[in-house]
Amino acid sequence: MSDSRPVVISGTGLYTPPQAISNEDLVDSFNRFVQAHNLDQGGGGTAPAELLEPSSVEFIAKASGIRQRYVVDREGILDPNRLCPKIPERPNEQLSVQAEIAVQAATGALEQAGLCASQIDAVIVACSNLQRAYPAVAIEVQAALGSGGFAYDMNVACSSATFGVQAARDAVRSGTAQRVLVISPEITSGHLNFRDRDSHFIFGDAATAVVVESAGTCTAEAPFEVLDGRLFTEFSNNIRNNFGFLNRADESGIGAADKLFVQNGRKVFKEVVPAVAALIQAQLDDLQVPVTAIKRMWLHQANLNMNQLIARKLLGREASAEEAPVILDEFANTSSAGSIIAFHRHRADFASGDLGIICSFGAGYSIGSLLVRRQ
Ligand code: CO8
Repeated sequence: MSDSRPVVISGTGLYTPPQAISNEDLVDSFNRFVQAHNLDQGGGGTAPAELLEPSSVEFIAKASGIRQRYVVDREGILDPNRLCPKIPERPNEQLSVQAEIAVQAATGALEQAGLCASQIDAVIVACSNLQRAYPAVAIEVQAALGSGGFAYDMNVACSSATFGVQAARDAVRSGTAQRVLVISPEITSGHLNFRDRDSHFIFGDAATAVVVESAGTCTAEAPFEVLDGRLFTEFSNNIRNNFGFLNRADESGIGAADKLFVQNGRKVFKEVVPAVAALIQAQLDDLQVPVTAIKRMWLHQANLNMNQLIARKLLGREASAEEAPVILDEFANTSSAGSIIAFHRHRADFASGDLGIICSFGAGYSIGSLLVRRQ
């Protein structure tokens, strides 16, 4: 696995919104909304009543492992008459909210890498949803940081960060860029339907950043070489969001539930778990790395049961918390940021030569798996 142009992750950063919502708070406001809706349905109209079921704290913890989530705006989400974050629009002259949290995460990553922003010559903003069509949020971040080179946005849903790191690695190897920032500012609360009992608890907000550069230029204390990257996609409608600029061309669909996150969670679980385990296994087989040589798997943080099953399929036994660390209990699913938060938080104990896998998966379907080695 020796590489003539080795590329490393030299730093990571994390922005955590200051406000959190517990399962108890979320369920309480959802159930107030349900109560009001159901009372309204009994109002004596001629249409048949469409009664809603309440949510449950116990169900959420058991089905997902999530206990709380951080959000950009707690008040709007918890208002039972609104159930949506309230994030005032900003004038064009002001840094947009998504660029702002991206810059915060990037600042931490640069510090860890021992770099200043002017040494970065490519910025990739890789996440599930951009707050506008253009100009690219990445170019706004590039300007705010004072970085050079070029910048672009990309979206592979929950796999955006691993796909972004692989794109950055390719850019460094080919000489298109020297040092790349891959940033995942995920404001998932903006596209989550807090009126949907099946999914209102799933997501949280956060931003992560990763510095990718040549091993030759890296001066960071504890870089991780990216030894291999595997990317996989297969079309599926089981996780979908139909929001887009053509919505206004058909007024009948405006405001419909499919313009926010919609999923068939059971199918996603059943189809994605074996695909992820098979992709990682094939990657390790190709590289002739036994799974026993992998010290840690920083998996996408969507669902605790899902991660335990993936790890069990690979290891042939239960994984320990050290082998497959969990952050979704605290953050919920932060889409593409999840596996990077796990990597950011849980790698300080790695010694030189230790191997790990960063793997994300989600809508598309998409799976991205990076084999990394502490230098
Ligand atoms: N409270 C109480 N009961 C509930 C609730 C609730 N909130 N929700 C559902 N139930 C009930 C159901 O009605 C059902 O009842 P019954 O058995 O009587 O029919 C029962 O609980 C079981 O329901 P499910 O079968 O749906 O429950 P599961 O055990 O499958 O758990 C999960 C649901 C947690 C959603 C699970 O299926 C899961 O996590 N699946 C995988 C999800 C996943 O990984 N998705 C990937 C999404 S990531 C991505 O790529 C998104 C990118 C875009 C980000 C967008 C951000 C907004």
